[in-house]
Order: sequence, then C-alpha cells, then structure tokens
Amino acid sequence: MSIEISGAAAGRVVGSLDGYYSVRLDGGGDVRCRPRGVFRKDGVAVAVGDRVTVKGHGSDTAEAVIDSVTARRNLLIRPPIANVDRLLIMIAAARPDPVPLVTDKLISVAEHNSIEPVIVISKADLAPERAGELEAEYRSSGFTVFVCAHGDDSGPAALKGYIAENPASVTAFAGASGVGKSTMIGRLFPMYSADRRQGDVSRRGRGRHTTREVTLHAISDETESGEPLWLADTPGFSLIDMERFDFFELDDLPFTFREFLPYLGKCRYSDCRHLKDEGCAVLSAMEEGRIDPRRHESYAAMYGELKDKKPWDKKRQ
Ligand SMILES: Nc1nc2c(ncn2[C@@H]2O[C@H](COP(=O)(O)OP(=O)(O)OP(=O)(O)O)[C@@H](O)[C@H]2O)c(=O)[nH]1
Ligand SMILES: [Mg+2]
Ligand SMILES: [Zn+2]
Repeated sequence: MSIEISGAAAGRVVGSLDGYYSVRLDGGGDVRCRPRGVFRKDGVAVAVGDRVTVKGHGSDTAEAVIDSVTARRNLLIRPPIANVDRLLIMIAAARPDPVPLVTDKLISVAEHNSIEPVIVISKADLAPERAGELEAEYRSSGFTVFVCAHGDDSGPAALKGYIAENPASVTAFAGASGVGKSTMIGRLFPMYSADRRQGDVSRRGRGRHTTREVTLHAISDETESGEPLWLADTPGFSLIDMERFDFFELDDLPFTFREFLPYLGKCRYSDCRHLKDEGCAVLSAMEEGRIDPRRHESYAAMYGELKDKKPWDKKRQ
C-alpha cells in the first residue's frame, strides 16, 4: 500500500526491522522509514514508542525518512522502548522459575522512570502455591497484581478490564524469555496472536517462538490524543542481561521502593542507608511486618551493585 505524504506527517514508531522503522501515522496508515543519518550519532537513534515526524517523497514510501524525534518521556534499555506509561512485569510461577532480584530491578527501573509497574504472574497452573506467595508478596508491597494460568480465563479477563478502566497511552510487557508475554497478548487480543505473525517471531528449540523485536499493537480505537492505546510485546531478557543492569544513582534507590516511602526521612541519621543502621525507620517497619524482608533483600543487593558501579559505567545510562 502506498501512502501520500505531503510535507511532514506525525506518527508513532510501532516496530523496527533491519534498520528500518515502521511508523503508524496519526489518522492511520503505516510507512516504512529509515532514520535520517543525523540521528545515528546519538547513542539511541530512534526507538519503538517514539513520536516522530516523517517526510516522504510523494507516494514512494521506501524513500520516507524519520525527520525528527519528539522529546521522550522516558527510554528503557531492556526492553528497548520509549515513552512507556505502564509496565506489565510478568513473572512465571515456574518454567522459568522466578528470580526475585530481577523482578525487583525491573520494578525499580519503572518507578525511577515514572512508569506504573503492574505485576502479572503467569503459569499459576504449574505451581499454584508459588503463584499465591508471589501474589501476596507483591500485593502487600503496594502493587496491582494479576494471576494467570492456562485453562482459566479469569486472570486475563481481569487484566483486560484493568487496562480498559485505567487507560495509559503505552503499556509494555517486560519479563524473562519464556514467561508468556506473547501468549498473553494473544489471549487478550486474539488478532495479535503470535502464531499468526510468523514474520515477527523466529523458532527456537521444539517449535518455540521467541520474540525478537519490540512491537506496538493498537488495542483501541483512536482516543482524544488522536492515537489508539498501545500494548507492546517485547523480547524477553536473559539473566545475564539483568546482571549488567545499570540504572540510576545510589541516592535514588530508596525512592524506587514504594513501600519505603512513608518511612524515608524518618530515620535517626539523615544519611541512613537503611541497611543496618541504628534508628532506621525502614528497618523498624520491616521488623513490625510492614515491609517484606524479601523485598528489602533486593534493596540490599541493588545497593551493593550501585555502590560498586564505576564512574565510567554511569555514563552509559
Ligand atoms: N502452563 C502454562 N504455560 C504457559 C502459560 N503462559 C504461557 N505458557 C507457555 O510458555 C511458553 C512461552 O510463552 P511465550 O508467550 O512465547 O513467552 P514470551 O514471554 O513471549 O517469551 P520471549 O518472546 O522469548 O520473551 C509457551 O509454550 C506458552 O504456551 C501459562 O499460563 N501456563
Ligand atoms: Mg514473546
Ligand atoms: Zn534508614
């Protein structure tokens, strides 16, 4: 299909492949674009999720270029996506087994970027008890949690209702490879079932599909903003990716734990690290059962990683 673009047209980057970007123009229609050379100079050129303007040459959309990128609200590195409002952080109850520190890092990165983290527990059918424990832990820490299982539609139905009642411009899935992100998108919005999009997935192992690219799917009609609501499928990451997770300054860390917030500023010493200092309001809240000790363990681990971060590492984020 060819689309006429006269002058510059505004749109949203909805996918990328082989150095080209797919842009959904406001008002409809996709164009395949290459970024202008000038963008390649800066670390991250164009990301899926970016708002851009596109310039084309008549109806020849192969010649369309991304002319400008609108200032971003945020930019995540893993998964690589811009302008996220809400992150659906998916944890499998089993296969793969949950790694709490990885989940908590994702949550902290979301909080630090003003992205609402929502916890989605998948594969509860494989390990119902573990699913229940995860649900209780994250609920008590102040998060919205959904529990999903094969053979039970109630979890996905509740999640779909939540998305409809709490509209966010861009909602993105995040989570380790194989937790079930693409499967869930297919359950919520069958027209985007991964099996129908052979071009977007590649096979690995015994017929397994693993997502390689971030893709935005339109999940509503146009809203007042002139765009639909977007739901992003993203590639899963490996644990090694998350080991090298570089995110923000040490001083910001406590503020990324929402259950710590009522106690911050109330410790005896203003430079309290909330680890083992005497008179720490966070630790006493934990002793009184108001902060989950497992979450505090993640805090301590992330504290150690950020403290050891070399100054030259900091430039990368
Ligand atoms: N038993 C069970 N299996 C599930 C559930 N959800 C997904 N699966 C299976 O888990 C496998 C991986 O699912 P995917 O949806 O491809 O996982 P993904 O998170 O998209 O993985 P990547 O694209 O590699 O990041 C598939 O075989 C799914 O059928 C669930 O709730 N229960
Ligand atoms: Mg996938
Ligand atoms: Zn403290």
